[in-house]
Amino acid sequence: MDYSKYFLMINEEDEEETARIVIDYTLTKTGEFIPWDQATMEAHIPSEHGNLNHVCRVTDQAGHSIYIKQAGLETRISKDLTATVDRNRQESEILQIEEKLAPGMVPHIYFYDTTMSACGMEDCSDFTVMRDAMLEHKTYPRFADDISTFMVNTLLYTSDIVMDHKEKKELTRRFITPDLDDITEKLVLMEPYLGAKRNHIYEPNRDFIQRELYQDEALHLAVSKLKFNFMNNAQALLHGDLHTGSVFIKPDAIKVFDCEFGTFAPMGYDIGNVVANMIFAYDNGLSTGDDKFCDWCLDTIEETIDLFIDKFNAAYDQAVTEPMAKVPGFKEDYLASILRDTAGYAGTELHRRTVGMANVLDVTSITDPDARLRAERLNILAGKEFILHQEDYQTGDDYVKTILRLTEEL
Ligand code: SR1
Ligand code: MG
Repeated sequence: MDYSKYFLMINEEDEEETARIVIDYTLTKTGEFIPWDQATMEAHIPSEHGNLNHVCRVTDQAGHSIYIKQAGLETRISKDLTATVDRNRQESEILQIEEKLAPGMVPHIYFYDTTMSACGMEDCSDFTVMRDAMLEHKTYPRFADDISTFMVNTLLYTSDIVMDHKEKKELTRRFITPDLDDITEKLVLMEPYLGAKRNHIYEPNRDFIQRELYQDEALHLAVSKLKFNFMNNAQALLHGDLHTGSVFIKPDAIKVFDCEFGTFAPMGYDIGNVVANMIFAYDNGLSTGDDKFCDWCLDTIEETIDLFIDKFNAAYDQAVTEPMAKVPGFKEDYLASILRDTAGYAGTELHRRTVGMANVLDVTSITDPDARLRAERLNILAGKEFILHQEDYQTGDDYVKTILRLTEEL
């Protein structure tokens, strides 16, 4: 087959033809360094996908396996939403950078191909996608420790605190992706507040959303500042979409993937995403009265923030290279601004996954109407507290207190 011109290899409507092409493609790209047993090779399209790309898992009976991931010209979530197919290069290169900074915490990239906009990624099928595990109310005592390490290593070490400024500017140039940033700027940082036809509104909450999100001018002002901060503060190389659907997990490890929204932006965007997505998991636990799971979700939020702070402080002192960042008081000021951003972007993630076009199963799968209503209201009100009072969220416990108070009140 000819792979010198782009075409979509993975067609979910025709798994047989997809398998034929993807096996041939895998052999072409990896045959030199993976000793495939060609006679037993198989390729299957997994039942779960993200919102944007196409994936296919290739295996043989000798124990080799790989994920082939390809960017389509259209996004899977909507034919109207396009995003450059260069996102595959972007994701591959970011994963390679993150593998150096957080070894073992991202899938290995075997190759990437800018013609076919495809890459060969480590098969992580011995892990579970964390959102699926959350839907089953599984708990992972190591998660807070692992994700806080991942965030400190990938964020602090790609900031001007540590990275050579010229190198960072080169990377900033490499990871400017206007249309992916545009999705975040509109879907996350505008449409939940100004309204959009494509918003997904749960009807029983329509009036509540009108009042609390669409008509609150103080909230709009605070979010406008978060939006401009996201667009103009190239603080560190983010994952850019750090939700539980972007994490493979098992009891003793995580692998973070799907970083095509990676860009240089405020660190708090990634940290806030983790907090918000643990609240979605909590919502689901609450809907079935699973106290043990809910407690674990709250402990995880608390520990993630507190461990991030501890590890950030230790790594900063040890790795800081910028002389002006060693001036007494600067570190404290810098960390305080990261923590304010964390609260703000936890709020915007809570809102956009509740009313925006890309919802989360943790909430939408709640079948009891009252529990769904309550979960959404908790997300909306907690998000507003975080956004409007960012300076009050300096420790993990500050988040937990707000969540518990709202749980009582609703
Ligand atoms: C068009 S993509 C919609 C959302 O899905 C991804 O996971 C990102 O979060 C994006 O905002
Ligand atoms: Mg994704």
